[in-house]
Amino acid sequence: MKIDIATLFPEYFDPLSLSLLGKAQTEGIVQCTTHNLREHALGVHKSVDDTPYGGGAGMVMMAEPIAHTIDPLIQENPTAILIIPTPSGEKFTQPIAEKLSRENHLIFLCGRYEGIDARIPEYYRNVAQIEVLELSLGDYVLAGGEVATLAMIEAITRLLPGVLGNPESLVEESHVLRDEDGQEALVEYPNYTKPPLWRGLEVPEILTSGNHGAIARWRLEQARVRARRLK
Ligand code: 6GU
Repeated sequence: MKIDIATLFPEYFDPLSLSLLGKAQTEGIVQCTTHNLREHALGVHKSVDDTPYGGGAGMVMMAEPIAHTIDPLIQENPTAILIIPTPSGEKFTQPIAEKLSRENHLIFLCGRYEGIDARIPEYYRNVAQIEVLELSLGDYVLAGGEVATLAMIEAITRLLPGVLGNPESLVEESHVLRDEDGQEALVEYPNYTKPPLWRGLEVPEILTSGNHGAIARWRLEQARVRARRLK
């Protein structure tokens, strides 16, 4: 999978070379490339933003430096998906991570300040006819798209074959629960490891019983309890 990231702050993505994702890049499973929007800025002042039409606080990222950065990436692969992290986007969920993990080329566009010129998603969706996804991590506002992009890349790439040390973790996760309203909840049961007694707290007895059927049923029930509590 090829991942391009257009950003004013490429250093935000240094952590991509760490841990499992770093290994996946060394092994050629994932290739992440950052593109500094500043290098595509206009004029002697290298501006990337300007004041909003209609007035208001803050600055808006101009369309042209963004287009200048993204156009060559799309020319190289017109089937790439353009992802724009924004708090006003559709909620990024596990099913979306799974769909994106099956793509071969993702382009993330990170906005800063008050956002990007609204003609960017319009242009790439309607004129360039690229699939454009505006995605949000949740109902709170970050200072820019960089941290959201890191989170999405981690959620997507850990699903790629060969990235996780133990692919069994994915199999267990994929056992999705439905609660009373038919809503899906991811299975997450509490885990314990040695020692069996720690600061007066014991590991639930069933986990040391050796009864695998009973353990599976207990874990499912615990996951249900957690899913209900989180709603
Ligand atoms: Cl994707 N971007 C920003 N700036 N804030 C967010 C977000 C994204 N998701 C939640 N808050």
